[in-house]
Amino acid sequence: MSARLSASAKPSAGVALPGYVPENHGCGIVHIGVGAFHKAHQAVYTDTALALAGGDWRITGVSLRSAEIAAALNPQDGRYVLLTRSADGDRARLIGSIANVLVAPEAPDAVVAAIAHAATRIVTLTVTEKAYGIDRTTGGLDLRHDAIAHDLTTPDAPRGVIGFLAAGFARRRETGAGPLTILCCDNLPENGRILCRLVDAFTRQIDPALADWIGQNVRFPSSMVDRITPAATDRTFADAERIGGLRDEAAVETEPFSQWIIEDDFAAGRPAWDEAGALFVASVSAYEKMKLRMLNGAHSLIAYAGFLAGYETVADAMRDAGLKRLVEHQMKAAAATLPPVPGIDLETYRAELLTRFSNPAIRHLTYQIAMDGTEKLPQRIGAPLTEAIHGYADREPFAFALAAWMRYCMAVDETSQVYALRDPREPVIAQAVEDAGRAPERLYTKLIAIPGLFPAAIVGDAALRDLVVARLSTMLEHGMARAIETAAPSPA
Ligand code: CS2
Repeated sequence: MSARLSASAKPSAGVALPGYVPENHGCGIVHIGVGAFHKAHQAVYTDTALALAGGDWRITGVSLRSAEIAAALNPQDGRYVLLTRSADGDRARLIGSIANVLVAPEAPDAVVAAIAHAATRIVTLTVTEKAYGIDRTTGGLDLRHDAIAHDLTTPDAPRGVIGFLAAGFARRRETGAGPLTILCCDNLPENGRILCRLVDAFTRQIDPALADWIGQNVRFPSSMVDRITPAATDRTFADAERIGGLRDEAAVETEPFSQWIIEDDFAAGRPAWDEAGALFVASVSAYEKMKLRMLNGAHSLIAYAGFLAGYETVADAMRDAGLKRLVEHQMKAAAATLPPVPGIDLETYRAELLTRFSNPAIRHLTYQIAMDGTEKLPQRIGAPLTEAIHGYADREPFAFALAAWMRYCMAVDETSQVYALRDPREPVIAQAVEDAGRAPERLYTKLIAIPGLFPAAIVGDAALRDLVVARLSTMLEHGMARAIETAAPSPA
C-alpha cells in the first residue's frame, strides 16, 4: 500500500504543488462546514491567492457534525488532491490552504476560540440551507429548529452555526479581538443579509448589547458561489492515489468551471481572492438570482425528473433529448424573470450550463441533488414561478418541475423500489403522501400547502394547480419517461 499524503510526503510529478510553503503562513480564516464543496471552491481560491499574494490567510476548518473529514485531513497536515475532471482527462493539484480541521461536537470550545482569535478576520460558511434555522414563513429565526432551540437555552455550549458565531462574537467583544467578516457561501438569495438577520434575532434574545456590538463590528457580505462538485467516492480516492502515488483520504473531484462573486464589504481585510479569479462587486443579488434560478433550478428539475426516469447522474439525464429540451425551456423561462446581470449574457450562460451538466467525466448523482427539496425549491422554483404567474415568464416548465418533485415525494420509484427522501420536512411530506394516496389532485393540495414552502400567489393559483395535476397524472399513470416526452417542447 502507498504511504499517506502529508506535508513531508509529497505526491509525484503528475500533481501540481502549491506555489508557496503552506506552513509559512498563519491562519486568518475559519471555515465552518468543511465538505467537498469547500475543498473544491473557497479553499482553492485561497490556495491560489496565497501563492500569488501571500498573507496569513490559511484556513482553520470546522466540521459541525461528523469527524470524518477531520480524520482524513488532519493526518495529512490539511493537504489533499483536487482532481479537475473533464472529457479531456483529469488534472491534479495539491491544495495547501487548510491548516487543520476541528470537530465541533468534540471540541466546541476550540471552535469558539478559533472564531474569537485575534488573527481570525473572516469566517466563511458552507453548512447547507437547512443548517441556518430560517423560518420560511417569516424569513426570521425558526425557534423550533433543533440547533437554534438548543443554543438559545445553552448559548455557552452551542451546537449550531448561529450559536457558534454568537459565542465567538461574545468572546471577541470580551477580549477586544476586533472586527471581522462573516461570508456566507450557501445557495440562498441575499445569503449575507439572511445570515445577518438571523444572528441579530438570535443575539437580541440572549444578549441585546452583543447584538449592538455585532452591528458595529461585523460585516455580512453576500456571495454567489459556483462549482459542480459531486460527493467524493472510492473512485476519487483511487484516481488521486494513481496520479499522485500517495494514499489520500481527503481527495476531492470537481469540474473545470469555477465562479465566486462577492460583495466587497469586509471589516478587516481579505485574501487576494480577486487575483485568484473571484469578482468583487457592489451587489451580488442579480448574480445570485441567476445562479439559483438557472443552474440550481435546472438541477432540481433534472434531479427529480431524472431520478424517476431512471438516470443515475446529471450527465446521464442530459442524454435524454426530451429532458434536455425541458431543462433548456426552464432555463429560458428563469432567465426571463431576471434583472439585468452585469457583464453576463444569459444565452451564453445557458449554453455553458448545458455543457457543464453534460460533462461526461463528472458523476453527479441525481439522488444527491434531490435531497432537501423543501429547503431548495422556494428560491429555485418558487421565486421564478411567482414571477411567471405575474406574467413575466412561461410557467409551464416550473409546473413540470413541481410535479416531478411531488412525484418524488412519494418515496417509491417506478420499479417499486423505496428510497429515503432525505428532507428536513420528511414527516410532513410523508403524512401528506399517506393522506393523498395516489390521487394527483389530493397530493398537489397537500404538498403545495406545506406551511412556508410556497407563497400565496402559487398556492392560490387554480390554473397552475390544473397544470401541475395534469403533469402529475401523466407521471403516475404512464411514468416519467412519457411525462417528459409529453411536456418537452418539440425540437427546434
Ligand atoms: C446542487 C448544487 O446539490 C444541489 O442542490 O444544485 O450543489 C450545485 O451543484 C452547486 O450549487 C453548483 O455550484
